[in-house]
Amino acid sequence: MSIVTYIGMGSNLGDSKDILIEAVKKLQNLGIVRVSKLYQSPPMGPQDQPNYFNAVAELITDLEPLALLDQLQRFENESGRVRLRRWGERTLDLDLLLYGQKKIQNERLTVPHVGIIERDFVVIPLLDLNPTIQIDGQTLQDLDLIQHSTLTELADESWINH
Ligand code: PH2
Ligand code: MG
Ligand code: MG
Repeated sequence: MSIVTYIGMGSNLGDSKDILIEAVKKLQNLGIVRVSKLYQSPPMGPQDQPNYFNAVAELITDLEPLALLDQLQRFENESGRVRLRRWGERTLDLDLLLYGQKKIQNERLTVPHVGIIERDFVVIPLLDLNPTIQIDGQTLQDLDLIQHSTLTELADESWINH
């Protein structure tokens, strides 16, 4: 059965835009994909690291959650994933944010993703894809952090075609 999932994408090492475009092409092998606008975002966590490129992909897929997670981790590794420290710089980060309405808690996976509604670099691209989206009954449109966003819009939804 097809499930609507949302994948958070981030990169702040290497050719981040190209790395994210490659990641979207791989996601397209797993189902039907739409992407948010492309943003630049100051780092959350250690401040002595480059700004991030961030976006969110909507993926409609038949994969079960852990099978999807396996694929996301494979794509991270194939991008030559470098991850130097917690909250630190990385070539590619693919986070399973939402899997339909499902709540998942196990040693490999927490869905909805931890901190999802506190991070402007997740909330704002999610709203690009789905303006009426709710998480745990909370309408994202109403969140304060949208008014105080630190994101810079780099490109509209056609960024994957360049
Ligand atoms: N990801 C992190 C740590 N800090 N900061 C921004 N702006 N964007 C990210 O995607 C991000 C981060 C670890 O996954
Ligand atoms: Mg992350
Ligand atoms: Mg991650």
